[in-house]
Amino acid sequence: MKRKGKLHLLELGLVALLIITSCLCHGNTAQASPVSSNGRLQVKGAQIVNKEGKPFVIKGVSTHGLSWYPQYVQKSAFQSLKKQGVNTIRLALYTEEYNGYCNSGKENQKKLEQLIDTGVREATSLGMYVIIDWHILSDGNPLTHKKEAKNFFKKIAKKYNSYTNVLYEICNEPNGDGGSWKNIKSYANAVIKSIRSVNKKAIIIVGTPTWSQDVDVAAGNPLKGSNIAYAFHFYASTHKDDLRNKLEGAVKGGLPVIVSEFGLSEASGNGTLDLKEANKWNKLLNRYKLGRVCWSLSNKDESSALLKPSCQKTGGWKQSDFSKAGKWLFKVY
Ligand code: IDC
Repeated sequence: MKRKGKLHLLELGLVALLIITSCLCHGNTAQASPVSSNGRLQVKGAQIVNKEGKPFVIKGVSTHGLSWYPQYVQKSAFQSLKKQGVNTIRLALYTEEYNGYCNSGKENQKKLEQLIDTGVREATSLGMYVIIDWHILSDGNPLTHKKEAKNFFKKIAKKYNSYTNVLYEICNEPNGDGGSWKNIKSYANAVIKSIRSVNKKAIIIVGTPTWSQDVDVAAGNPLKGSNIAYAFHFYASTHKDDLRNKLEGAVKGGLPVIVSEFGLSEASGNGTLDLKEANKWNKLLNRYKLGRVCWSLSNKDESSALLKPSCQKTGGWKQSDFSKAGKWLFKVY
């Protein structure tokens, strides 16, 4: 009797082991995703970390303007990007340019909000992170649309309060005299207050002066509060060593930075690509485990676009569908 009992226990143990291994394997293949493995991202010192406090590197792709290229905001596009190593989608909601959120009327606002909702839901179903980007550009002073921004962010922060994968970028690229750090701070304090009144934890990315290049200025006088990161943007064909030094100085000084937009082209979004400079940038970003998001997911006939102008597909892309920029990006991701 005794021997039989022992055998029984051994058998039970084996079955349990089999079940556990099968669950684990399944988890690692069919179900593991960036979000299921890393959970809610947080800011810890100068680093973006996962739920366990380990560094997490955002590898993102930004849409072009949502009003220009809505066709890429859907599952098959995001799924194809995920297969290329992309873990984050940035949804670029222009405030003023071409059917922008702030100057195109209520109907269009609704349409844009629906598009954002589709983007957030599809990214979530794939276990990807998603950045909702309030894309100021020609309106260089973020205070210009402060009221709209406060309402917008309060509304969506409430809507996505239970989502652990949504990040808020509150002013893409302040620029010009109105885009001073003083104005950005005043804007950011108001918008952050709106977001935090409904959502305590999501990471909020704040743009910096001179098209989100002056992270040194932000580092000298940062905002108060937790889970706040600062935007740094570069275009490899225009921006070189002096900007790399600026970024490195700020990060070394302890500023949490996310490269929430970059391109390999000139700052115009077009012109020659500089892959040599892009490789230098990539090395620097890797050295400090900095998050980065590439501009842009479109087939526009401009060199920063990640798809060839001839590519009409909105997902399921092959290597031959990617532009020179796209090929470089997905190789390094
Ligand atoms: C550019 C697009 C271009 C579009 C233009 C609108 O590539 O097709 O016509 O915006 O003004 C940025 C901005 C981003 C720019 C991009 C390239 O955040 O909106 O996109 N860029 O110029 N900052 C630096 C470069």
